Amino acid sequence: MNRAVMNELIIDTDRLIQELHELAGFSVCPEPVPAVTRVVFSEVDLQARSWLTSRFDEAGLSVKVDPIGNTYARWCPEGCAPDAPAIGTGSHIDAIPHAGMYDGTVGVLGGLEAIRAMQRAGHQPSRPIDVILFTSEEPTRFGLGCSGSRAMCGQLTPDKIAELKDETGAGFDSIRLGAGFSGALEDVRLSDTAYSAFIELHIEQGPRLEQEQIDLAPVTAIAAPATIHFTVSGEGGHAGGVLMPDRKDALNAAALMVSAIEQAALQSDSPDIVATVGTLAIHPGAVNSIPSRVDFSLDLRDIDGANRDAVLQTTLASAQSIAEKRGVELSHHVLNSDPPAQCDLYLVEALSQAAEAGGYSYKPMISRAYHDSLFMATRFPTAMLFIPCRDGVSHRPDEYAEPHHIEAGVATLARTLATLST
Ligand code: HGY
Ligand code: MN
Ligand code: MN
Repeated sequence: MNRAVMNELIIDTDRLIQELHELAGFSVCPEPVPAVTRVVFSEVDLQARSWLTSRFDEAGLSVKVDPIGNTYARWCPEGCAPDAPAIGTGSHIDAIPHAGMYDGTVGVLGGLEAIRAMQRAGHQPSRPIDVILFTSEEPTRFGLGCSGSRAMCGQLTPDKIAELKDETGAGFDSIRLGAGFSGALEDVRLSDTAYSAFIELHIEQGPRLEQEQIDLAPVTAIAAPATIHFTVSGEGGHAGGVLMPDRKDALNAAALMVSAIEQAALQSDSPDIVATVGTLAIHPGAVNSIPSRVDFSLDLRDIDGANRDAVLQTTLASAQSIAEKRGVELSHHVLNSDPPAQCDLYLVEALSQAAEAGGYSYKPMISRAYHDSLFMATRFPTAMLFIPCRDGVSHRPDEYAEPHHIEAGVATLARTLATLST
């Protein structure tokens, strides 16, 4: 490790914060709400990608975009072996409706600033260093989270990509082509030797680091998400003409099922199980019409995949029993049920040493949110580095990360990337 380079790794925090605010401006939320909404392949997403590509160009990185919008910004200066397995970093810039401005973006712009800091310090990487912008990390538009990294890692095949549709019924493939991304879906999958290591910098999206006043957390494992769609079908009818005993009200049945889901999670022995019903749609949705159909989604996670699956079975049994008692039909579809990821211990140690060298406090932690690293870890040695976020808040407009925490994360990332690419 070149001591002189390490001592010269200075982060331009003011510029990075300025860029985070500029990136936040690409949003469909009306000003002056500080919220960000940037759904994949939307106009503001494409504008944000174009703005980011200009930042990559300014840094002298070569930019490659794959057929579904995963974007690779590569630094491989004189003396770097262009065909060697690269060191990757990066995250996502798509944002769920009314979200904050740090989820994902800290990893993309932080990765760029880490490279710029290494350039300023005179680092000579022996192998390429990539900042990756993963397409469609959030499930907002197509229902499936991390579709970009799943496809890169071979966990979402071209035929499965083609099955993904948005709420208008438009298919993923036609939308990505319409957004200007071309090429065969088969070309999205990365080769086995694409990366020798991948590290994602991200806000914790939880309260632990702030509560314990710790600067950084090398992540040791990433929770396993499962997404299940439920449809409850009753009879519906006139709000005045159908007496209570004669009803087969889909919404009342669904409400009991949603409550049963919460009970199944609360009664589980696992402290890490989390169950969320985040969407629920009523048909026909008229004030004077008994709901005939209800569609709702369940986001179920645990670090222990077996426990998550046990809670899912309990949930399905309870929901079916409620359906029978209420005389309604229940169907469900498991959209995804992913195993948890264990991070690479060598990279966790490298991040810990870099934090130590930078004089930052740190403690290893598990990730309760999922990330593109969950899928990168299925193919390449992978780890994450968390920084605190205020009150642990995320996926809300008041999401916030302190500049000095962002600086600590980027400095530690830069030091680690420099070490790995020496
Ligand atoms: O839902 C998640 O864990 C991530 O923020 N998409
Ligand atoms: Mn998110
Ligand atoms: Mn994220």
